[in-house]
Amino acid sequence: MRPRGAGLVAGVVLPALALAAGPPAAGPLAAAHGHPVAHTDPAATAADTLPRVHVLATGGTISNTEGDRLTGEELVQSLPGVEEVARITVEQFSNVASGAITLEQWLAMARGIDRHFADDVELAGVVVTSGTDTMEETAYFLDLTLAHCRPVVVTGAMRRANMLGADGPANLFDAIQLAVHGDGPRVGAVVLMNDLVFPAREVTKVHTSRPDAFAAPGAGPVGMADPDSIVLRSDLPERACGTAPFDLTGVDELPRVDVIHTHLGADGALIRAAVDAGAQGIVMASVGRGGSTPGQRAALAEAREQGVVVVRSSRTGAGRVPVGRTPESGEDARAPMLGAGDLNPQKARILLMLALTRTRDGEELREIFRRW
Ligand code: DAS
Repeated sequence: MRPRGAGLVAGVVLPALALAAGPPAAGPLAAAHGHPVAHTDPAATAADTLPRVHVLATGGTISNTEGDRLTGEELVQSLPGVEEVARITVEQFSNVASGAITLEQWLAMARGIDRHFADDVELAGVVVTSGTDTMEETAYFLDLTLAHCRPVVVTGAMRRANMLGADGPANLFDAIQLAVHGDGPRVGAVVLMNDLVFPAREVTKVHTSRPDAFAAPGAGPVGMADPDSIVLRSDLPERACGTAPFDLTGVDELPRVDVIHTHLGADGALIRAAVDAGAQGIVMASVGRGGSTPGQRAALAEAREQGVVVVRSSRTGAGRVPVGRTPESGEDARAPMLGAGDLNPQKARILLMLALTRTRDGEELREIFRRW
């Protein structure tokens, strides 16, 4: 149960809190083995038998106060009662706004989390604290790249830690509760914000400032933080365990994929610039069900002749751009063009980056976009 008055009191160490900080942040991989190993101890107290949760702190508004950033350890220490929920280790992965997270850090984060799960079979789950601006992207990337199926809960805050009504402490407390929620369906990576649990694939930020800034258009939440428990829908498809949808073995860098907006009067200049910059894929934030301007269509045809894969998603915010069939008109071009289904442009970019590590074949890409 979430305690009343869980608020942020930075620096207060709760006496019973079984908190073990990871090593100092010397880089994304540095703390990958920083959590303690469980021991069977005849003198073990009840606290010693609590499930273990690893909190990976990356920064964002949940950490922000006026002119300062709290550490992950300070965030966890500010949660009264959490010592009755889990034994927590903390890793300060970064402490930046979420827009500053790099693709290299994503790779390191996914590998580090999978290593934690592999090293510690009793680790119940991982909580990632993140800025909210790109939280949906981090959650989807992790969902597509983690081999383990234990919960990975991404959370943050819309209000800074020292603001009236700060939402970070409750979100973090609920995320830890969800991470130890052992009897629900295996949902993979999820976002927990404002009492609601959203699937990584569908969740998106829909407001710039309000605490209810997240939604999953067309899907809805998969669970909620009730005052006394976490409740997950029981009819969810279970995520497979053991293999990642996209195995990162041997992937040192992700291919460049750019997102380009369609709007009235848009010409092909930005598409040509993306190709010149080395894009291997372009995701169009198209109008409606995948439309773009005549100037953009001409530039996209040129891009495909140069081997650049094109995915059409929609700037609309909900609904589908059909993935399409093979052969589609223009399939004789050097690179395929397909629709993103119901993925929004930023999610379609992530899927295309990962898909391009595996294939450039039109039908295989369509199969990937139908499935993931
Ligand atoms: N500071 C922004 C970010 O890091 C906003 C936030 O955290 O909510 O994404």
